[in-house]
Amino acid sequence: MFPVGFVRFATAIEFEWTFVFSPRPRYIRAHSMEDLRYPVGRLQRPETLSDAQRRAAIDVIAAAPSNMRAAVRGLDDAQLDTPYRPEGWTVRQVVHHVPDSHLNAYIRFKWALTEDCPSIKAYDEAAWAKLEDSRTTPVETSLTMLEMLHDRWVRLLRSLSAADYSKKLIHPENGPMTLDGLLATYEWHSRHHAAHVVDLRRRSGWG
Ligand code: NI
Repeated sequence: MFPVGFVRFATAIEFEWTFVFSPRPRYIRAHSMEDLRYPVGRLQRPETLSDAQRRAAIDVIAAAPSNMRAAVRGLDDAQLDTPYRPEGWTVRQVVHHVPDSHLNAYIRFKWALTEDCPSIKAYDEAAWAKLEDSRTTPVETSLTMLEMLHDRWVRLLRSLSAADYSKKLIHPENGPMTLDGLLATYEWHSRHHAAHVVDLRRRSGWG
């Protein structure tokens, strides 16, 4: 066995090595990956919203198509086909994902408004993003699609009462959700994906 003094020395060296070289870089890496993936923070989904919160959330959803259009303005094909983070979707896949997601959201609202607590269908967003149309379609198609879709969706959202927003659906993974919870989800989702593109532009110096 080693004398006690050597063990103390070895432990001290190991501690110092760990302290100096390991925790801080690991923290920085973990922190920045979280920031890259969740640039506006993770989703907080409240069960209910106040009237003012609801109006603000609808305004964000109403502005989402023009915000996404501004986020990709002037990007060329090589830039659009750049992943927004390591292992992440390309900008093009992000742009096509948003109407994929919001079409599902629009239909979920309609189901909850016209049926009694319906069970909805989840979809595999990662698999949808790998399909040919998500990888190669010009982004203009989805920007226009988002404008048209949000025009209908926002008209619907602005017409609903507080009682409507308390209506529920059953999500296969999240369980029962109110329409307030769904509204908060898509308000966050609208900001989340536009920020992926805006952040990439900033980090890449694309202007
Ligand atoms: Ni998404």
